[in-house]
Amino acid sequence: MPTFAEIKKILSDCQQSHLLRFWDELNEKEQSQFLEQLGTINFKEASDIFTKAQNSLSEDVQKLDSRMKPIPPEQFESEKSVNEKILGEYKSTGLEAIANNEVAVLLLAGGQGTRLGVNYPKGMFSVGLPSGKPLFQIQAERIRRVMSLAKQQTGKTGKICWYIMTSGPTNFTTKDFLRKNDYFGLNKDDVKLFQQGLLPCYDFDGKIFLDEKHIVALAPDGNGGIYRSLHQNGILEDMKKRGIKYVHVHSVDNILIKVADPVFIGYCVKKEADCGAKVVSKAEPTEAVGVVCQVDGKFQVVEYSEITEATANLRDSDGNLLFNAGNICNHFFTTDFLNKVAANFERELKLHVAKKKIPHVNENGEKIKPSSPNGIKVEKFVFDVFQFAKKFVTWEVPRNSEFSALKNADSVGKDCSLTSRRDLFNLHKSYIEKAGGKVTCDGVEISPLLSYAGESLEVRVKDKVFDTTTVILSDEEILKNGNVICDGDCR
Ligand code: UD2
Repeated sequence: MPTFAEIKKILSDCQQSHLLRFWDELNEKEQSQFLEQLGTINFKEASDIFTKAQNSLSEDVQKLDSRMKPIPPEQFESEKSVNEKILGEYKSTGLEAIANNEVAVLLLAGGQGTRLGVNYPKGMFSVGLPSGKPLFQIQAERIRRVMSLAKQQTGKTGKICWYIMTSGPTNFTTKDFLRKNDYFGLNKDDVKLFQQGLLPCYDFDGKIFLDEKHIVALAPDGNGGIYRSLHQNGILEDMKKRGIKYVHVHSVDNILIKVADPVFIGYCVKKEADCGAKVVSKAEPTEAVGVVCQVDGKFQVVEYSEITEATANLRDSDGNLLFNAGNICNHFFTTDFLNKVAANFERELKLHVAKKKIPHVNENGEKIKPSSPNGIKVEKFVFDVFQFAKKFVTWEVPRNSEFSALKNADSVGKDCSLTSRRDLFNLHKSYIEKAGGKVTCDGVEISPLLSYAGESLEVRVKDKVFDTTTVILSDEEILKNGNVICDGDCR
């Protein structure tokens, strides 16, 4: 821990001496806690970050239209236009990699779910499925299922390590929740939590806020914080020890997420890509999602606000939108690439700056909750590394089978629990009907432990009619709990 004199000097050099304004009022414990926190902050870097952030705030939002190009055809493939044989090869390659212990999942779970309006990590949220399973459980069970598919194909028992990036606000609760639920059947040693970094919150002049008289106001550094934290927490080292070559990175809030998707992984591996993005085609030209494309020859995600409506509406000769590859926070990286980014490019990542209402202690020692933006928070984004890839590829998937995000409370009516449930029920209905069953009600759920993507269902559903809310359970679940959630009124 640094001494008071050392910290005082650093703060003075960086024009942040006001942080020690209340030092003499603090008790011994608070002083020691404060010194410890101050010692973890790189104030020189914090000054540089503010300067960079200020520059980006003062730039007008530039329209990028004239500099944009769509993804070249050789770096793009769509599931719907690939034949069954090739699709099978991708899947088989992905399952082989899983069986060889070469695949890890990295879940981005550091967000605070502000829009959803819950005061606990989003992964603990249950959208109200008949099983009541929260997002973490659904994802853990999909990992278990895909491991067993890999075993069925290869005869080898491969492991997928589940890395979960949390943040200061979500770490303890997530850890506790997973432990209490016995890691939802995954091996404890293969579930590894690590925390992303924090960045100071600044006022508009670059002065860092105090959250309390002895606590600096810090906020998570965005989902692009993974690159630094993977290195700082020894996760890259852990991946190396385990022989992991490929990492599937995704957000916590997509109920349809195909965790460790063997098809996506197999596609990227076959194409010898070091970085890949799964995308969905935009629902409409003006949909407010970022699109994956090239700007000045470099791959990046361009926000809707960065292009004109005319460009958003451009179409190719087949009538498809020219900029159609909607980003869904679903990425593939080789571990070599992650190491390269952590070592060489992390500091070059673009900073995304947002004006925010930041609660703080003012110069009179009063706690203020502002009603209008009073400062800035700075974040890095996970997708800002595409430009550093040697080979970047994109894999387009149907939205109805792979993407339904949970962002909002039900009152918003969009990207909420209601739509998450609806989209999962629709997908599962289509799986059941493909396997020869019939669904005549809303609310039939298939356990991820039984089926990952519609496989192995015939024996359970063929010639049956599902007409009440129900969960179709795996053998393991039935053995453990009995058929508690019954198989509905099957006729
Ligand atoms: C994300 C994507 C956006 C689009 C959309 C689809 C980014 C930067 N943006 O936007 O392009 O694909 O998802 O749903 O990826 N998170 C952290 N630490 C943080 C902040 C967020 O781990 O400091 C996690 C968060 O828990 C979630 C994921 O990152 O799992 C996406 O975060 P978000 O929901 O805030 O991102 P959103 O919806 O603005």
